Amino acid sequence: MNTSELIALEERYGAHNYHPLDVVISRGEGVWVYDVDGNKYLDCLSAYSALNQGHVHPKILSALTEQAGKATLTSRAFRNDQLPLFYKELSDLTGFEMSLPMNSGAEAVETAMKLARKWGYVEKHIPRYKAEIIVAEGNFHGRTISIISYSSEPGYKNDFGPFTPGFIAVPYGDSRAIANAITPNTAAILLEPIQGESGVIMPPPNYLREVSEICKQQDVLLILDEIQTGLGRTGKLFAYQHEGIIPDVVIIGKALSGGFYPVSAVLSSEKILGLFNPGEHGSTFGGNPLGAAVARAALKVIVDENLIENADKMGDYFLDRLSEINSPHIKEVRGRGLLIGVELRPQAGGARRFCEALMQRGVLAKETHENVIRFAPPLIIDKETIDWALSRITPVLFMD
Ligand code: IF1
Repeated sequence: MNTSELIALEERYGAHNYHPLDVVISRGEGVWVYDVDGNKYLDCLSAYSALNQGHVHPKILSALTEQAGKATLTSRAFRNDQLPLFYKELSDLTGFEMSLPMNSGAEAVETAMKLARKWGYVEKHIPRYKAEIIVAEGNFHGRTISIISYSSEPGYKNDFGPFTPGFIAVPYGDSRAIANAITPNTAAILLEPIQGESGVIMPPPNYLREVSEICKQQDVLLILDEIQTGLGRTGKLFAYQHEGIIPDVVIIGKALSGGFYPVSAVLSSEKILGLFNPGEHGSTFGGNPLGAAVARAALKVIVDENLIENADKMGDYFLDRLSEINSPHIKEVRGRGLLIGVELRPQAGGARRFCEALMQRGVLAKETHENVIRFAPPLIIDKETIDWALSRITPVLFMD
C-alpha cells in the first residue's frame, strides 16, 4: 500500500489522538528512515529520544532475537536469568545501588510517586495521606490520570478529571519558589532537568544545584525525570551531571531499550527503593527477560560506541551552526548536547509548516508547542550528516 492508502486506513480505524506528519515509515537504519514510497529521511526526532542508539541497532537487534528464542516472559512470580545482570550493569553504569524495572515512562513516574509517598510516611513521618509532591509548571511526565493531574497543559488535562490530589506546581527554573512551597508534608520534588515537551526549556544555571541543596536541608527527596534527557542525550549520561549533583531518585525509559521495546526503570538507593515490600508494586511485563536483555544491549552500545561523548561534541557543533543561521524567523536556538530547540518568532506562522517543509527536503523533525522545532537526532550522528542536515534546514528557516 502507498502513503495515502495507509493514511486513509489509519484515519478511518485508529483513534485520532495524534496529528502526525504524513510520512509513513517502513524501515529504519541508523540515523535514516525510509517511507513506503521509497523516500529517505534523516530522523531528527529519534522517537523523542528513545532512539539514541539509532534505528535497528544490530547489536540490540541480535540481543532481542537471541533472547526472544529463549524466554520472553516469566512474570515476577519466578526469577529469570537476565534481570539480575540488568540490575547489576545498570547499577555499575549509573552509580545507583538499586533499580525497579517497569515498561513505559509513565509507569516509572507513577512508581517514583508511590515510592516518594511511602518514603514520606515511613521515613519522614508525614501524617497519613497528607504527603505532597512539588512539580514544575510546564512539566511533562506522561499520560496517566495522576500524572496529568499536575499538568499545566489544558489539552492534556481538562476533559479528564477528577484529578489525583497531593501535587503542588511552582514555576520552573525558580528555586526560591520551591523553597517557599515546601511544607512539613512535602515528600518530594519531581523535575525534568530540561523540559523537553515544553519546548526544550533550560532552567537557569545552578537551578538543580540549588534545588538539590534545598532538598537536603529540608529532608525532601529530589526525583529527576531523565526519561528524555538521560542516557547520553545531553552529552552526559544524565543531564543532572552538568550540575554535579546526585538526586535521590532518577527515572529513565525511552533509550533504555534503544527503541526496540518499552523498558523503563526507577533508580535509587537501597534505603529508599528498599522501602517497597512484596506485593506493594509490580507489573506483568516489568523486568521480563526479553526487556532486560534488550536493555543490557542498549546500555552497552551507549558505552561501547562513546555515544555520550559524541552527543556532547556533535551537539555543540549542531547548536553552534544552527545559532549562526541569521533568519528573521528565529527567536532563539537553545539546548544541550543533541537536544536542541529552535524557537521561532510568533510572526513565523508556527513551527508546524517548517516541519512539513523539512520533511519535503528529507529531514524529519517535530514541532513542540506552537513555535519550537526540536532537533534531537540519534546520538550516533556524525559531522558530515549534520552538515547535510544543515544544508536542508537553512533554506527552510528562510522560507516566506
Ligand atoms: C507521546 C511529548 C516528548 C517524557 C518525560 C515521561 C514521559 C515522557 C520527560 C512518559 C514522554 C513523550 C510521550 C510521547 C511524546 C513524547 C514527548 F511531546 F509528548 F512531550 F518526548 F517531548 N517523562 N514523552 O518526555 O513516557 O509513558 O510515553 O513512555 O506521544 O505522548 P512514556
